[in-house]
Amino acid sequence: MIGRPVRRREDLRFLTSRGRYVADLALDRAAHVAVVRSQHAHARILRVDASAARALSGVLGVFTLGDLPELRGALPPPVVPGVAVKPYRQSALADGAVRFVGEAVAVVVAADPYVAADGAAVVSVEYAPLPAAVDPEGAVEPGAPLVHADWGTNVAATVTLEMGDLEAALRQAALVVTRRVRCGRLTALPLEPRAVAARWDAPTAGLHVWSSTQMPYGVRQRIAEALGLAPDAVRVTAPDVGGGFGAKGPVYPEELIVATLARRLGRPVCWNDTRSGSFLSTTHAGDQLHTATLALAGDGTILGLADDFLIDAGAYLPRGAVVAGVTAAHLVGLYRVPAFRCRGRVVVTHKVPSAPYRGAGRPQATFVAERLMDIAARELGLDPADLRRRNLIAAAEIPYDRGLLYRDGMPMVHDSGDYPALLAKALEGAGYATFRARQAAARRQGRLLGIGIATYNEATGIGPHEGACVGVESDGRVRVTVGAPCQGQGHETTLAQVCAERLDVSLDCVAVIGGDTGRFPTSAGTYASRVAVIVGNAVALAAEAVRDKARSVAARALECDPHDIVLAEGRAHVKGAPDRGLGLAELATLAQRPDVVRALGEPGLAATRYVSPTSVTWASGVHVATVEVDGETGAVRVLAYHAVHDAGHEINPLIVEGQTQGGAVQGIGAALGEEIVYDASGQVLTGSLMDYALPRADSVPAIGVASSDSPSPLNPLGLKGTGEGSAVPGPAAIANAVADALGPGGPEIIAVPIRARELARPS
Ligand code: MCN
Repeated sequence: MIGRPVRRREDLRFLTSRGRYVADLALDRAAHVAVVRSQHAHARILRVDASAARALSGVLGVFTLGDLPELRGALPPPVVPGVAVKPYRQSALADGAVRFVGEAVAVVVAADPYVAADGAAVVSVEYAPLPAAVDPEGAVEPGAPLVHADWGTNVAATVTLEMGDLEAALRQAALVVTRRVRCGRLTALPLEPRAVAARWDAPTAGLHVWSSTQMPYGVRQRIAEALGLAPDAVRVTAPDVGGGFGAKGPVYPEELIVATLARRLGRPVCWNDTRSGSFLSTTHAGDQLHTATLALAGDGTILGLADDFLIDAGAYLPRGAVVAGVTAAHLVGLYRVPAFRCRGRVVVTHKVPSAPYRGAGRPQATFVAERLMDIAARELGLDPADLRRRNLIAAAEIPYDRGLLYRDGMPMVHDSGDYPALLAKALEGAGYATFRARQAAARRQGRLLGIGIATYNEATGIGPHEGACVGVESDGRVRVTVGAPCQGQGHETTLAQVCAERLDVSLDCVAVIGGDTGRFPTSAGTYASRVAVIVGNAVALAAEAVRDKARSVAARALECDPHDIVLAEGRAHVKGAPDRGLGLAELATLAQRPDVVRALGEPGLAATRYVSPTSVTWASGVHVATVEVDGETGAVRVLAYHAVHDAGHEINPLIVEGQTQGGAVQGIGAALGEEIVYDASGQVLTGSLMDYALPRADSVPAIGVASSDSPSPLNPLGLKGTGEGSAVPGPAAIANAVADALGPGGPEIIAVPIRARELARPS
């Protein structure tokens, strides 16, 4: 069952409108919340006049921080291992001042969502505007407006990573390439915008919260702290979640607001974001400025890499400085880099807070390193593929210790893989060998074709730990319960596959439930491509434990040694006597009998197991893009896109292929269109799908996917993660292809998204 391209079982539900999202909950007497958001990037709040809203029929109340003191300072930066950030405590509603356009200032509650929205529209807020820090480079200059005045600086955190003798590398180098490279500000746009609902149960003083979140346990913790409740008095359920891509990882003000109001009003309360609202209320990402240097010997051997980068984090750091650490660690990619020095500064500005978005700094690191590789190849007169071949870590060198520490504090050791083979496969898929002839022929017809390569890796399966409970019900059905929620990755299928294989039952009788703090004790959440590696292995261990229990129970009933019991196709029988057997339902019932319970030490056929990895496992891949640039308009069309990746053993190749295609499309979007643009005063200029240019179906070619299976030695199933990786190399591959199409005389591509107007050469 592991390794089979089973179709996603959850899709039937999703495709036939039977998905159950937060907005689908039918909560009796539910009140609806609309948020009044700041229209200024930086201002003091002088007065909030809610009289017109309160006068609207159907409005139940208007609340500011003064009315809901539980929300004061309720959102400190999370404790994320790695880099410490300067301390602050964000209030879930503005505390006398606003720090970005979109910050929640007040909320209107009404029996009807449209009345709540009407109410929010007539709340009048009087501001005293203040100078705003909008440009991250300006924000680090002395005298810049401060986002958090008590820090005395806008630098929230600094990461450094270093090994080898960089000065010597620079001295010895035949070629030193230095560029200022910029990556645009992005936002994840899951199909389902964020949504929260909460119901307070007065008799038990308990709260049930439903949130479209990647981290229900983090949401529970913050709500419990804010409301002064024990964590187990708060149940957080992530029902079906329509995409998250990292942006549903942070705990958000609205989760605390809705929970607080549900208790205050004694009735269920809901909030559903809108698409345009999400541009201002949901985290941004990716906004980085690098000054990077690559030093090479005359034959193209990399001698050293240096980088000094700024991340424009926006006003708060809901996931700490994790992206800075991830960016720094992924700059060296798949290459031998004997000397490396990196400093990354996380700068707060008066903009929407930022957090990881699929790739979490890796697309930016890869863009920087892989652009420098192509620029260097051109200067050395080498083919970009040759330059990469010369520098890729060889299969024989793995495990390869980088001499650096990853953000989990563990040495960065590439655990398995054959990177030259990945490159060869990707080039073959893309028809690299014949491309130059095609390119030359096209050029003779005045057409500008180009091909671009990007290699990448991704640290996946990061701790601290995850668990799974596998239990056989009295009817013989098997239930897998995990803490990690799913946002569309297909866990209901893949985790069931692992369980079905280890227990030798049919896939149909296994159900998977996740993302509910009321059903499983703990989980860090779904992010960083970690669920397959950690939860998948926990499911395997729990299923094996259940298998052993089933054998013991069967052996007692059938009066033989447990080693003589064969468990196959949901049935236990005596070796050599298939007729002498019992089904899982019977075994589950037997496992409740007092004598069996005494023998097993606990009732039932169930087991819970946890996995806490000692280190991440390194997935890797190579993407190759072929593009055509319209020389006159500068429009870029992606003609072909090939992805080769190594996720170790694959639980489900079909799902991995889908993950790869989805990520690749996000990479294409970041390369060619998507950008949150701010004006100098801190207003968002691209706050709708009319201006934020998501790739459309007709602008994306079929994505060819091939895999290369080098099992990780770090976990029994040999898995590496895959969910994020495919979004990593797209901007670099596309930019390299565009630069190749334009040739040596064209503009140098050192920023994404690539703008047609910057390439256009009108005749
Ligand atoms: N898988 C597999 N074999 C492997 C590795 C993974 O079959 N060797 C399967 C997994 O079982 C799972 C999927 O591939 O069904 C992704 O697994 P994994 O790499 O473990 O990633 P996570 O499940 O931890 O999901 C998180 C990851 C991240 S970090 C982002 S961002 C992202 C992504 O997944 N967001 C997504 N993919 C997404 N896909 C959808 N549809 N929606 C999102 O929000």
